[in-house]
Amino acid sequence: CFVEDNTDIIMEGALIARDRVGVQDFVLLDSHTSEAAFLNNLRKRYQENLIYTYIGTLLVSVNPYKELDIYTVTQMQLYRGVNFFELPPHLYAIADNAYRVMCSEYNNHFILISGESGAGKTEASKKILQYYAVTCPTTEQLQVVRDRLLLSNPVLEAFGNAKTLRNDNSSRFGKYMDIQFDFKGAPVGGHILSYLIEKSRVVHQNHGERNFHIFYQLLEGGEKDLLCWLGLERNPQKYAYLIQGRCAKVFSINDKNDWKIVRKAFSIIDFTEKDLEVWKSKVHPVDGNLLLPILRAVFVSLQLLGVHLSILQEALTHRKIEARSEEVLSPLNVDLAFYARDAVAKAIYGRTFTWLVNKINGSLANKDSTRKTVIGLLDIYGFEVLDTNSFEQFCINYCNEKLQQLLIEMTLKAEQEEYEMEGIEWEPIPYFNNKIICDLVEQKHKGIISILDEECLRPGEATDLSFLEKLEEKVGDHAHFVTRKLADQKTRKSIDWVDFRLLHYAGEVTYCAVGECDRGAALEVLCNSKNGIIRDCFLLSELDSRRRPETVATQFKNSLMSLIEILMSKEPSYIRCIKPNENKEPGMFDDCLIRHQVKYLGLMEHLRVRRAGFAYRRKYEHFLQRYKSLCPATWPHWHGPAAEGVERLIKHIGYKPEEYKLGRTKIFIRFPKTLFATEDAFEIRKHIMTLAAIKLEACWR
Ligand code: AOV
Ligand code: MG
Repeated sequence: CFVEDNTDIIMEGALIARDRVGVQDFVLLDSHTSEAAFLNNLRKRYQENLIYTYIGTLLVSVNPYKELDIYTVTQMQLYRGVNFFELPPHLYAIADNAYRVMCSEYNNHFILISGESGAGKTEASKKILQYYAVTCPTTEQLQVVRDRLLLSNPVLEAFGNAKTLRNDNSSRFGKYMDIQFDFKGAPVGGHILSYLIEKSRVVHQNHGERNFHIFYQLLEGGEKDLLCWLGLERNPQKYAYLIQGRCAKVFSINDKNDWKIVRKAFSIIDFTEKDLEVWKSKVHPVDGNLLLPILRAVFVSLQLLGVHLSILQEALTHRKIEARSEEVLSPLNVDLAFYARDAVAKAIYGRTFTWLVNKINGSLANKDSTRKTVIGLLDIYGFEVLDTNSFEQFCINYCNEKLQQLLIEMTLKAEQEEYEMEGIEWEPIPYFNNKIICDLVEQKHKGIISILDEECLRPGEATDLSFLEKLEEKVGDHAHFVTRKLADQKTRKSIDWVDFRLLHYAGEVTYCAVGECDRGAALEVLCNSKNGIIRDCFLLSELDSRRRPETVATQFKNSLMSLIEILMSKEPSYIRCIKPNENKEPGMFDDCLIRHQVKYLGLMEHLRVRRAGFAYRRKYEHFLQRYKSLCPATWPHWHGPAAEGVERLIKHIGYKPEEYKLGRTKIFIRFPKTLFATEDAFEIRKHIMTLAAIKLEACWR
């Protein structure tokens, strides 16, 4: 009687608590899966600082915009090796689960972190890396690898992140990082792939935004000697490239401190003094305030770029024209010379960034040839809509579109198709498939990128307007494409009076149709530079006019295609990040903004599939192989068909009919707890058998 009374009290307490803090897995929501109930649960939890919630094994995260005490080493230890649903939802549970499956099944994994700009992707990816650094086994020798993996972050962030209106530390490049583990589960190396850095930022920033962090870090924190050697003054106001956004100083950023971290990271990542000449080539903001800015730029570049003054000067102020099979130099006007200077700055920055990533990869590389398993972390620039969206936003949003497509393919679509294939009774759940938008962008011959390529191959003839006309002709009637010719064509330059609009999965974006090309006369000059790093970045072979260069858009498309291929070959885990408000403010839950994200991220559809479906599935052979020791009929060998063996096995261990379904090739298990119980039984049995073996060995001795 006493026990029953007590249970009631506990139950009541649990219900009150649940009412206050919501449920930790949306699958457990009592009410039918309405959007209002979903938002309500998310809000309740957010207000209690519970920023993580599951939908099955997918983690939803809402940016708290404040430091929470949930990332300590104690917390990390807590999640280590514990079954997924036993503790409150956390990044660490996702990280640990991927790690444990990797160790036990010896396969490769990736964790896809997605969400819009400022939603918390980069923070999540750093925290996961820290988790592995702290909890995985290591040796003194491997400490170096661990430190390098961790310190690659501040270096890449310094050169690849910037303050934008949406995020003070916005990633302006896409990053995929493989962490390699040996057979003992120790991190032994890594490899980073970077995607299209936003080069335009080097020469132009919107109001309220900054250039890449590194420039301000160098000026604030750089040692006196270094600045002197580079001919730089400490005051950013002296440099036109750094102050167009009018916010060189940012409240939330300590440039001086960050500089120290970057310097330390450089020494640990194994950069030699010679490599540090990267400052020479890279970190020189051009002084645009002088009377003769071009000449000043040329002078500086000469010193730092290892290129002869007169040659660079000529390249920046003239254009080569072919006349009767002869090359003639024709002078550029001031605007075009500025444009040429900017193009050089962008090309240098973009290419030295790639050089930097390669350099880091060299230091993370594991040279021994034994087989390794990997966990890949994907953290890219989030979907963004600016006042003016250029080619770079087009690439960023296309990239997000591709990842959304991957997620749909690997979850909603694959899951439902699998039930059908396996003959499991299933009521299909409708969802929006954004493949139609991906096709619009990337389809061969018919997609926007193909049309852009065609236009780029007609130098001199193609204009932004002709590009737009081609788009109208070929994709004008597509449901996700709209063009809008702005009025007053006479008074505006051709460069900004055309635009087109795409209806992305995450919202509408209007892009101005401005082309981009980093092949100019200066390319030749840079290929012949005396600075080794610049020469590494601009290879002489590029000057071969017989080679038809790939356009930036096609390069980007191809790199995304191979990324998708890399990911498809691995086991996925997903983290969906949500941005709670536009003001970067803690505790503020903007219903409208969040509802929009819940919608376009497809979270409701995901929940519906999860609720109706099965948490786990295993091939009969694998399931039997792992758990056969739990049933006398299947242990040590089962000679019949695997499906029958599994049937005997689960009968023996007492699965209830509602807990599972048997498909054509796999067993489907509805609840995680069922599999956990089996896994626990397996562990106990393994333990007993190990003890028995030790005893037996002792007897023989
Ligand atoms: P993003 O990577 O998703 O945006 P970040 O990860 O850089 O966004 O997060 C933006 C800011 O939100 C961070 O600088 C932190 O101030 C805060 N923040 C995010 N996650 C947390 C957390 N778990 N705890 C505390 N603060 C957090 V972008 O790169 O712009 O797409 O391009
Ligand atoms: Mg980021």
